[in-house]
Amino acid sequence: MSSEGRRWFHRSCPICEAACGLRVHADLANRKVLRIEGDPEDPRSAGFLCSKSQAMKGVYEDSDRIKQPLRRTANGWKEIGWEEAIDFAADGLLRLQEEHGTDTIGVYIGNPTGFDVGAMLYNRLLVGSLRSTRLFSGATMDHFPKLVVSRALYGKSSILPIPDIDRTDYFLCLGGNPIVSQGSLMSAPDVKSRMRAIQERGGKVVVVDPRRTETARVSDEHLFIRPGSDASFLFAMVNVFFAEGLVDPGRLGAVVDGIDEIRSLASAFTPEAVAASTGIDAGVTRRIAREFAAAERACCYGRIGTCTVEFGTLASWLVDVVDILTGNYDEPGGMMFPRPATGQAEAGREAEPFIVGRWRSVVRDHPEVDGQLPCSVMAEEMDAAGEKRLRGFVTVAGNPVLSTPNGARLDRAMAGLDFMVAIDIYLNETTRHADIILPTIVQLEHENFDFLTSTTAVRNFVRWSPRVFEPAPDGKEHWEVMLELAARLSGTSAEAFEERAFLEKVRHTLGRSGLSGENVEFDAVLAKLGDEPGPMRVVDLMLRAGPFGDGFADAADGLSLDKLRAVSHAIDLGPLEPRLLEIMRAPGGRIPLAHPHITADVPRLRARLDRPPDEDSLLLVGRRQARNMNSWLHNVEILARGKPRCTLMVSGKDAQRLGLVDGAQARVRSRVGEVVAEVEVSDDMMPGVVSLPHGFGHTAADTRLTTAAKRQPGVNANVLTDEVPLDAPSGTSVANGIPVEVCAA
Ligand SMILES: Nc1nc2c(c(=O)[nH]1)N[C@H]1C(S)=C(S)[C@@H](COP(=O)(O)OP(=O)(O)OC[C@H]3O[C@@H](n4cnc5c(=O)[nH]c(N)nc54)[C@H](O)[C@@H]3O)O[C@H]1N2
Ligand SMILES: Nc1nc2c(c(=O)[nH]1)N[C@H]1C(S)=C(S)[C@@H](COP(=O)(O)OP(=O)(O)OC[C@H]3O[C@@H](n4cnc5c(=O)[nH]c(N)nc54)[C@H](O)[C@@H]3O)O[C@H]1N2
Ligand code: SF4
Ligand SMILES: [Mo]
Repeated sequence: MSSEGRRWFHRSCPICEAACGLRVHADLANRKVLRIEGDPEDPRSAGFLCSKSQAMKGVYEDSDRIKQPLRRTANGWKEIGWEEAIDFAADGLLRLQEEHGTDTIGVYIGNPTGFDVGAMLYNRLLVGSLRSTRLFSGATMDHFPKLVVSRALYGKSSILPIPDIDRTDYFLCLGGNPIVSQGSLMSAPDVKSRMRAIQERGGKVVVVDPRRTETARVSDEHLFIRPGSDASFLFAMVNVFFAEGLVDPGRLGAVVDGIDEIRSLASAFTPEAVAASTGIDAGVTRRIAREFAAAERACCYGRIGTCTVEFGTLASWLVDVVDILTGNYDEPGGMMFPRPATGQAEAGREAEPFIVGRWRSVVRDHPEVDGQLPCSVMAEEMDAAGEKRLRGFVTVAGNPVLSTPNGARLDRAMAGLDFMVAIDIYLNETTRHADIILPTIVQLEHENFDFLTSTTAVRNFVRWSPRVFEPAPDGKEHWEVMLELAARLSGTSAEAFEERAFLEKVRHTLGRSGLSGENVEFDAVLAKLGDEPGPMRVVDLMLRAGPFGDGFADAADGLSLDKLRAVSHAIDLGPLEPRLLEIMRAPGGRIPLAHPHITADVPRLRARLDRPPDEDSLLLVGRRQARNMNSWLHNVEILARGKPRCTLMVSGKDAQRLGLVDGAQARVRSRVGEVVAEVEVSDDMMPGVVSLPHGFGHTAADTRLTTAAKRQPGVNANVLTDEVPLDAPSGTSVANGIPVEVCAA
């Protein structure tokens, strides 16, 4: 074999938000990945990578991966051609819609779509063509409260604050474990070094978590907190700010309304009043509040543990309130707003007032929020909505049977659907219910652009990644599958549909004031963008018309796709800069900090203070692990190796009380389900709290996940997740703080 067939490619890792720069050594002739390593020249990650970096190779080479559309038949799965597959999928969906209305189809969008620019840009077309109001996604099991808070306060859900971790002196991290998750709503390769740097410059890292996590271990101070009580803890900090004259919103003070209302809402939440709820001593809460307010630059940051909890919106909001009241919002070293080169985060039209409930779920009458219904209602909408039930369903890169509440019920409900389409690359716990599975080619086979991660980056950057291998002759990218299905559902051709969508996008993008596409000619722009369909010309459009763009003047300094393609690394676009006032869309240009949609939930939280937790009760939380990515990398041999890791972590105190022994099996029961898992006794757990990771439960017989089933079957933590309690203002599921009973099995 000649060495000419071997080449190095520079690519960003598409697995998690860090988007590290990697070097991929490939044998093109034999379509083999020889090596994947960190790229020392990458300005963002400087050679850093984690073990999941090997996933691109593992998934590409996985013989279980689906490469041809699969249709269910009486004799099992049958590979079919694309034309037949798209026809079959569209016909099945349209037939149900003709008979039972458009809302009889539901759609669930999963996490990996966020790491594929084609999926990000074409999602809209598919969802639009389905014309259903029953839209679900993993977001209502994730960061949805943050989206709701941003929609209410700043007029747009995507205006998300990101910690300026490289310049802060005080990092208060609640319910996140960035050393393992590698940061979320914080795209920051090698978080560990960044945290160490805070300490080296004399700053402090404080972690608030019911488990002494890997992040807590390298912090300066760790506080155990009872699951679900962060809103009370944060309110107590706010209470101290007011009581001790520490409120100083600085520049933002001029546009923030509602500070007095917050003072009065916080008055009941003294550190003493919340201590029984949170498990945190009042003196400690008071000290943390003082330290935070005194720090030159501080950021209060919350992730999964402050979102997927009963008071997720209040906690997520109070994270912002703490930052805003202490002048740490939209300022260096505090929480800031990235500026992606593709222009997703620029000034725009003032928002309509925030209302919810433009439509509602059938069974529970839950309002739509920001266009979505809670994923917690999916199963009941399938199995309990009578004539209005969901009869058809589409999943796009999602595995809700393992990722969303009451997985066992959803599993049964999906089995009862009349028709289901899955756009996915594995035959897994969810897609086994499909009538047709439409696979997409994987990252090494297509170009990519860091579209979503540039909206959460701790420094502005832009990056294009090349294709490494030619795709299989009839392999399709995510966007192609979405486009073809969307076109077929709309009774038009993919070409015509693409053209219409593209022209609309050009029209929408040009002429935005203050950006480089403001004064350019429509036809000249079209000529420059060329006629190659797909997401990359849209990226070119957005880049060239965007804040760092060349304005379609080829000789200009600004960015274009051609220029990015010529550099093999990420391009650093500098530190985050204050810009909230420029980009926010809130009506009247004022921030309604005490927005009624959010504060309406305060009485419910207050009532909770009078009901301190029972000594013997147990609450279940989740945890991420270094070699998992939600449910879908357990089939990659080198990531699945090692001891079974789906263990129930229990504190020594609880283990003794309950007669549980390390390594033995325990039965865990919640209102909705029961699992048996191996016990791991650990004094990293707060007494009264047990922890089980999600994404496992690879035990169904009719899947094709050979390695996962053999190496890391585990149990489905979401069998225990109750679909009924929700974070009221957002409809986010309660995946953390689930009441459970545990006994030896
Ligand atoms: N209990 C509990 N539950 C949780 C969480 C928790 O903390 N605790 N976390 C929640 C969070 S934050 C999230 S984001 C969700 C994730 O929830 P989901 O997005 O539903 O689940 P994933 O496990 O990410 O599933 C990814 C799916 O995409 C497929 N896939 C992977 N790559 C590709 C590709 O290139 N193309 C296509 N077409 N398909 C692909 C995989 O085969 C898999 O079926 O889980 C949530 N569930
Ligand atoms: N290796 C790996 N990395 C990942 C993923 C993965 O599956 N594996 N998933 C990715 C995805 S989709 C996401 S969204 C991110 C999530 O990123 P993170 O939120 O950083 O990750 P988690 O491990 O879920 O951290 C949640 C923490 O909240 C704590 N917790 C639970 N309940 C509470 C509570 O009530 N209060 C407080 N203060 N803490 C609580 C848990 O003990 C846990 O340590 O990670 C991403 N990165
Ligand atoms: S931290 Fe995330 S982006 Fe970086 S190598 Fe690991 S999985 Fe890939
Ligand atoms: Mo997530």
